[in-house]
Amino acid sequence: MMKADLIIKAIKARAVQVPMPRPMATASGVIPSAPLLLIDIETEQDITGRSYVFGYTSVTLRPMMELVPSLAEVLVGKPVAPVERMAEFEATFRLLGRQGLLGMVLSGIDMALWDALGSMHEVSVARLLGGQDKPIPAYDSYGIIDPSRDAGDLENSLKQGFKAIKIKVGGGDLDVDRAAVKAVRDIIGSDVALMIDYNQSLTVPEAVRRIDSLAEFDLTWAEEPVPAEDLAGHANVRQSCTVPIQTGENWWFPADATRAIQSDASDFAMLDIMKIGGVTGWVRAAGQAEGASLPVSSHAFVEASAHVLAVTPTCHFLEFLDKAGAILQEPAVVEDGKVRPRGPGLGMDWDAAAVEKYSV
Ligand code: SMN
Ligand code: MG
Repeated sequence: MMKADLIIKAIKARAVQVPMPRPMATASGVIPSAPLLLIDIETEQDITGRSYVFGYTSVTLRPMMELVPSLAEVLVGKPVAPVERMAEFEATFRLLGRQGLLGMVLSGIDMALWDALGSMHEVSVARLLGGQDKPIPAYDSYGIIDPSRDAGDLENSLKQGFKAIKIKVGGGDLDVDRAAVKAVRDIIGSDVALMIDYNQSLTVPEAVRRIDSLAEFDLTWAEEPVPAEDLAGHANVRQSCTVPIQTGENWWFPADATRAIQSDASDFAMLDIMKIGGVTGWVRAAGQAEGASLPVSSHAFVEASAHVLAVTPTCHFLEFLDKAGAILQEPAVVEDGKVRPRGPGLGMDWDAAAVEKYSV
């Protein structure tokens, strides 16, 4: 017998400030801990869908908390049908646009809806989408490196089986970048992939100068060398450098992926499931990346990204950057440098005591 629709009964949001294993220092600012908005979508059938949204800074938590009850008013009583709900969001907010905090919350709701669907069918979202719970190659993601301070962690990453490491650069001049990249390459050896991330901090000529100088260290990609919205700038750097260019963590919804692909801005696509439109947006953007033959990697959101990468035709790397582990009953697990999707749904259950401890 066909299962009846899950019906949305209530949507709850809570704000937490969660410690990360390593504070994230980037060329464009430091993130000492993770401001997260936890979203719980309760249904009339007593199934709850869960997700979290990363606020980047604690400033965003209160306004996002305020958005949720307003959005709940138009969602309560409707079926848990994320594709339909996203279509309504797109129509409702066509004049405003979905960039920024609104888009982040809409994507969080989408993720929680998919989580509820998976729980109803007692499968992972990866399997709900027709894939398998297969292990996804991951890279361990660091901030700006202090080689002496971080050598132990880097060696531990290798012991965990990571075959790829990303570090942030751009916090000083080119000499500082070179010293850090050389030190990490010396620690990880020549068989482990190494990526760098400038976090939007350079101009086009400075990016070309620095990336060309670092090419000798065999880099898999140089990420966001110039401001994210400067697609022509990314394309200029890409045409001038031998090191492949990565970008995409700041693409808002599939339309931004279209614009970036049309601009030849990147050799890859790094999708952020919160900014690209949740699971629904990811699937659409991943299809565009396939059509453009761009390898797809994820940005943060380890748990949910494993599910959507499992059904991404040009799946490349999962970014292992643990933001929510401290408030999950079962944090994501790395096995031989890979992360496997875990269900049912997106596989996240809050650790109630930890949520209480870190609530803000
Ligand atoms: C990044 C940016 C902001 C927060 C965390 C991480 C970085 C990355 O750009 O790619 O990991
Ligand atoms: Mg980045």
